[in-house]
Amino acid sequence: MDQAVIVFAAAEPRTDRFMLDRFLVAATATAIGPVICINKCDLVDGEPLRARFAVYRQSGFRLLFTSAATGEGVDGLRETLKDRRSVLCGPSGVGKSSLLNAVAPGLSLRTGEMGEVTHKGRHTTSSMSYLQLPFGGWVADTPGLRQLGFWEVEGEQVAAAFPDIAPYLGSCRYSNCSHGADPGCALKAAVAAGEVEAWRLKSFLQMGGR
Ligand SMILES: Nc1nc2c(ncn2[C@@H]2O[C@H](COP(=O)(O)OP(=O)(O)OP(=O)(O)O)[C@@H](O)[C@H]2O)c(=O)[nH]1
Ligand SMILES: [Mg+2]
Ligand SMILES: [Zn+2]
Repeated sequence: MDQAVIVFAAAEPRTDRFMLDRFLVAATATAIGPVICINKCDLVDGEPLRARFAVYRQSGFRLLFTSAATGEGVDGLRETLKDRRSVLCGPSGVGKSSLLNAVAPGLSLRTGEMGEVTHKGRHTTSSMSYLQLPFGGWVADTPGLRQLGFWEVEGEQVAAAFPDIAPYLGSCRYSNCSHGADPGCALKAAVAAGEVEAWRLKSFLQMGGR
């Protein structure tokens, strides 16, 4: 696999950014280049949506905004997939199969019925399938994952998915700083100074980042 296109939705279901961060750690830990794709952009206002995800672009990740419903961003996704071997992953019901149908209508993948999606999703795609793209390349459509567990990731590997936090590591007063209540914590100082978003630090620590 050359790249993992991590698909989440702007709404229905709204993106849990902590879960998105877990996918990013999984992708960077396995050395598969991640591309973040936020689908269902037709359901929300564009500006607050882009602000909510700005940290990812600022951190250097590739970030696409798409709508399989209106076709917004679909050309960009097609370019991203062209001549590569990609895996589309993400929660159920975010529109992974719908996006592949939009980039290559001949695929005719089964998608969830409109209006039937719940916050839990319904797992319309039930097994992984490799598909050849008519414009070049291969893509794996996968069933949505409800959660992502991985426990073999080292603190340093977590840091690789947090380029916004990584520059501050090693600058705390104590080398064994918990980045919690210890005095002189460089990460907490960066949050206080508005240089790092508080939820990103929380996400980093939740996954065992050090
Ligand atoms: N409004 C809107 N609805 C969309 C969009 N993309 C997909 N949907 C709808 O979302 C539902 C789920 O789409 P799927 O493509 O089946 O989602 P999936 O990610 O493949 O789901 P699983 O196969 O269960 O993992 C369907 O009802 C789609 O019609 C979009 O861009 N906008
Ligand atoms: Mg599907
Ligand atoms: Zn610290």
